[in-house]
Amino acid sequence: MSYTLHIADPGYSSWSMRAGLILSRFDIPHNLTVHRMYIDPPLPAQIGLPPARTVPVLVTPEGTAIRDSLAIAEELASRHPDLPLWPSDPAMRALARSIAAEMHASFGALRNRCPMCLRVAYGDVPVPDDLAADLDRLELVWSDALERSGGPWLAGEWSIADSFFAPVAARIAGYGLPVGRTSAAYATLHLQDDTFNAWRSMGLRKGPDLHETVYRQPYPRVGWPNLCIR
Ligand SMILES: N[C@@H](CCC(=O)N[C@@H](CS)C(=O)NCC(=O)O)C(=O)O
Repeated sequence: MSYTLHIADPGYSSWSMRAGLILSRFDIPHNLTVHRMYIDPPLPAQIGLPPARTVPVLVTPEGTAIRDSLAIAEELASRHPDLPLWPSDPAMRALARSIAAEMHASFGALRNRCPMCLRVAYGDVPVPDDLAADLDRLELVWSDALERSGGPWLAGEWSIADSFFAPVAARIAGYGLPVGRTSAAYATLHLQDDTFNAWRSMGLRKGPDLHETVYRQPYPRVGWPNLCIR
């Protein structure tokens, strides 16, 4: 018996990516059910697990459906105490939880202005004040975490916290966002990571080119990744 993770369009669904990376990274047996956004029947009907209406949804081996990426991460951590989904060190665990929660609840400008797209990269992307503020905040939060943990990942070894920031690394690389040296180095770690790249490969293959339709951007396309150190 294994888990089933419901996701959508892996090249674009950043919340799906978080849960998918956690399961893959820790070799937790699971099947993926891939849905599509922006078609009929709508996502909730495709998922078929009311009242779930967004992805990811994780169905446990006993049949419980867990909604929301943070709830999925926490439940997996509780169910697999033998695996370091959160760091075992209490200080590092508290740090990892803090930054994952901040990512879950904040960075609205980055999310809204730069929807994740693993298929193409853009150049000459404008950086209005709200987006610049999010990038500054990332530099601060990542620098602080890496200084406390000693790296290479935010809380030492790769943890749930890094799964939450993997889509951010993809946004930085996909939109050529001007970031500080620490952010660029941390984003590069994701871009060179096998689990990240396995997910990106799936994202390149599965589903339609949403960047030609709903996620179309008015910026020139450039080679992936477009990392830009300010
Ligand atoms: N807080 C939720 C957000 C999930 C979410 O918004 N997922 C998007 C896909 S990336 C979705 O299902 N969008 C479809 C919709 O909102 O109808 C989580 O962490 O899982």
